[in-house]
Amino acid sequence: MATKVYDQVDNWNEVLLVYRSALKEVNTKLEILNDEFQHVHRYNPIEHIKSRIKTSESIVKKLKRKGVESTIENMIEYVDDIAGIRIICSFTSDIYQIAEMLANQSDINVLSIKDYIKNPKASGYKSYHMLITVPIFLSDKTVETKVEIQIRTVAMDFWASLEHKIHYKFEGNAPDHIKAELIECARMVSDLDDRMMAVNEEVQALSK
Ligand code: 0O2
Repeated sequence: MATKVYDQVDNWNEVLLVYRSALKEVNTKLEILNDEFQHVHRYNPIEHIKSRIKTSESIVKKLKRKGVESTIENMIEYVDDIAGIRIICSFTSDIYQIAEMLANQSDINVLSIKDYIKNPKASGYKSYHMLITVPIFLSDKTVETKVEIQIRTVAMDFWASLEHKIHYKFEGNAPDHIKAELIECARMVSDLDDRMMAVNEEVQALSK
């Protein structure tokens, strides 16, 4: 029994090593793209990047929600965001450029895209989600590893952080007036993003 538990822990540590490596790979790709963009256009599309490995508690919670047993195989198959990267940009146009630059890389395989910018959630949530795989080359095998990438503007991120805190505080049942206020704030965030992008485009055109 003790050996079995040890094996499970050992296997899980190897799985985590692969996911951590995937985060490193994608982070390096993003840094290179940002540096090249700065070199060519004298401009950084990426404000900052956050990456994380999902905690085992959250992974188990997600599997329970999906009605699936908590095994390592199920974690890999059913939890798409064990490795997650959030890219924060200044402008909405940057989001689509970064997504396209990543998707065009030959070793990246795009599994799915959820465009919550063009189709915001009922909560008001806006963000661009890409589920990709990236190859991780180990000593004896190559593992195509899933990474969930969320790309959003600074303003969308500000909104999502507060909404996330409120969602957890009220366990998903926030009072109606707070939900309504968040939807109104999301509308203001969209308006702000559109206006900031328009100002930036005008300034860019002038400096040409
Ligand atoms: P956490 O704590 O951020 O990790 P999935 O559950 O991933 O199998 P789903 O729910 O269709 O399938 O995925 P989706 O819609 O792409 O959402 C995944 C992640 O997007 C969430 O992860 C959140 O990080 C974020 N997200 C989605 N909807 C909202 C929202 O209404 N508000 C905020 N603030 N964030 C949102 P987790 O695992 O749910 O949570």
